[in-house]
Amino acid sequence: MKALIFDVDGTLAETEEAHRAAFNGTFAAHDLGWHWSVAEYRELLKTTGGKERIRAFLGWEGAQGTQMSDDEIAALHREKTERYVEILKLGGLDLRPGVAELIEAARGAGLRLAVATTTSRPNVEALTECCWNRPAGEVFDVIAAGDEVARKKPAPDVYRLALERLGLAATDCLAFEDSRNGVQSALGAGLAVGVTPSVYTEGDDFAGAAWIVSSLERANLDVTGLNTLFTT
Ligand code: XBP
Ligand code: MG
Repeated sequence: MKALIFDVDGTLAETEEAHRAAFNGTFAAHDLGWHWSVAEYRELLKTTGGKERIRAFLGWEGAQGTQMSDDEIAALHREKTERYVEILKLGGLDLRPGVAELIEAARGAGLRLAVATTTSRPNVEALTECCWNRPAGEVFDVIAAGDEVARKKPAPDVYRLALERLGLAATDCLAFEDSRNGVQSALGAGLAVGVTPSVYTEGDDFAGAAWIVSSLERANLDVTGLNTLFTT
């Protein structure tokens, strides 16, 4: 194994409540009369990507027949991203248990580290600043983001882009995911994928995953083979 490739939302940290707050704050600022509840957001998360999620919601009753052009959706989503970054700057969002330790151990073992995410680069930066106090480029060697590829997860594009930037074959890497869409994306790129279900994805069907553990804490890593990365 030469590299680990991580999904961001739900895998590195439980970020979706911050995303939901950013969406709802943006909708309120525009007097849209929309508010996504936890239950609605669980359903909406089946559509990956914020812009795509807003587009999907326009077909719902709660959107009250609102019509929007792609440009209007993109402008609304830009504002949502700004709000998300501001929320993360407030601090208080932690990495999921075991993530920091595994990443440090992988570094120590000489593995390369990458991100393959549906979200956009500014949100990855905000997360690494919030959780590592470092820019994303200092934590990860490669970052492949949703706004850089034609098709978002479950399409394999973003994992293929990460592999291309790593200059490695899929068989040399392991992907980490929390959702069915993410697992499908990684499998489509030929990767083995391990899963840590998150609060919004625990009921997903993870067919095809190499293993499923509740978190990346050391005590759970025996079945994953990742324990060999730790020297102490
Ligand atoms: C996460 C997503 C993202 C975030 C919001 O999927 O679907 O859309 O919810 O991000 P994954 P943006 O963890 O599988 O990558 O609003 O920036 O698109
Ligand atoms: Mg995810």
